[in-house]
Amino acid sequence: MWTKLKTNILFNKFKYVFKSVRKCRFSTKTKEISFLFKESVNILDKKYVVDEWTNVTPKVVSFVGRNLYLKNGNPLYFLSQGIKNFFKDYDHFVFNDPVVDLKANFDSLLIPEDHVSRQKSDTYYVNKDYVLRSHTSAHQNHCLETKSMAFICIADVYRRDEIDRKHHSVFHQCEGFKLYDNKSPQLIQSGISNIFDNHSTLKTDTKQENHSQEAVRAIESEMKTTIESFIRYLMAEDLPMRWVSAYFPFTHPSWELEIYYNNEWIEILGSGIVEHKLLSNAGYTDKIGWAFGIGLERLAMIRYQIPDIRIFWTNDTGFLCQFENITHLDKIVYKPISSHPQIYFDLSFWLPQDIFWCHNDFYDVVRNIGGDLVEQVKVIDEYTNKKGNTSNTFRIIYRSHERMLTKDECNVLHKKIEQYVTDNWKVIIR
Ligand code: FA5
Ligand code: MG
Repeated sequence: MWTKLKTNILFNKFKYVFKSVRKCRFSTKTKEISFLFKESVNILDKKYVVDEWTNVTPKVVSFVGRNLYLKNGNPLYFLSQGIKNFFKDYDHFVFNDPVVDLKANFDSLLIPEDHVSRQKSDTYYVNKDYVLRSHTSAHQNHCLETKSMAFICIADVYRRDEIDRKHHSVFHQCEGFKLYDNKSPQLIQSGISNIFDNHSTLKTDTKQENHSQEAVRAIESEMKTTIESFIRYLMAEDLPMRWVSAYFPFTHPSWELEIYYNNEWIEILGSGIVEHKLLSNAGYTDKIGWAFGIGLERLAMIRYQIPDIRIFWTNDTGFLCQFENITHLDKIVYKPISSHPQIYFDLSFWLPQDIFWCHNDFYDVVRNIGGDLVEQVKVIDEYTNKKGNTSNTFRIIYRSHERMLTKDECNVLHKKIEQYVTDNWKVIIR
């Protein structure tokens, strides 16, 4: 059991790291999860015909357009102001509509056809042609089309993900991107005359084919120095940070940055040297560059000591008034608005065998029925019998930040979840 749980955690942490397809429960039949829209779904006043790929839920669509990072009073707003100030010399792009095509979210970023992030289990599909962007990298190409040499772009992004304090199905990212060529002062000052080395045609762990090792080293150092001072500026303090090697299809080499906070290392961003093919596809053949994508909620949680990612979505004035009329430079410490107890129920069932099914399907059902009253869902036990059937026990933890929940009202939600899984997946509750 431990290995399986550990594997799940690793998969979620390194989504873009794994090149191969995650083992889901496949069959030739694809099962639509319920609460789907009948014929079409409206997102920001545009109508999309639904099909067998559609897996957005009314709950997740209800987040579209809330634009927390533009609402004065929300901590994400102050963080965004700080980001815009720090990168004032960069172009700033805004893309309000989170619906993007597969080309933007995957193809233009060289994400392979069989990559786990393309699966229905991980991404919210509006239909077979459109998704809710799963990262701000989906706009890299839109920004490059303007011939920008350095830009940032802040937006809401959507993912089918685990449920816990640090993960939400909707969160915010900022993409940062900078390009250099042989005339860039940063390279000239480092004594680098050519970013390409035509004798060095091999891709290695430390560089792409045809890049000169010295140029990559200089760009890597530029990127890391820029990001480290950006984080220090935003956090207004010197928190321990560490760079960890990573994999993204659109950068090489790649790194994640982690911050040590409350006795744990928290991953806050992914980054790397942009794949040359991505740049040449966008018409830049003589340039080299770096890119990063940072999670705003994770930063705000550290900056303001906010313990739970759901709080950003509350309209509770007890929360919002704490961030009224501040600037991103004010060091505010969040004062908890909820001391209400947790209520939990366990649910065990034999996992469906003959339909497409994965854990994120269950998490979406719970989120859709329980909304933000669900604080966390954990797999606390797994058992496989002699016939090879596997059962999981899920612990669903309910807690409101706004009021005290009663056991009875959680029980009603819990029964609805039970009802849903038995009716739709024909599973046997244990
Ligand atoms: C990406 O999204 C890449 N597009 C980042 C990137 C951009 C790499 C440019 C290279 C070049 P990743 O999946 O690791 O990478 O997410 C980046 C950050 O978003 C994470 O470090 C974390 O801070 C935040 N994040 C990811 N998933 C969630 C989630 N479910 N809830 C809240 N924050 C999340
Ligand atoms: Mg990551």
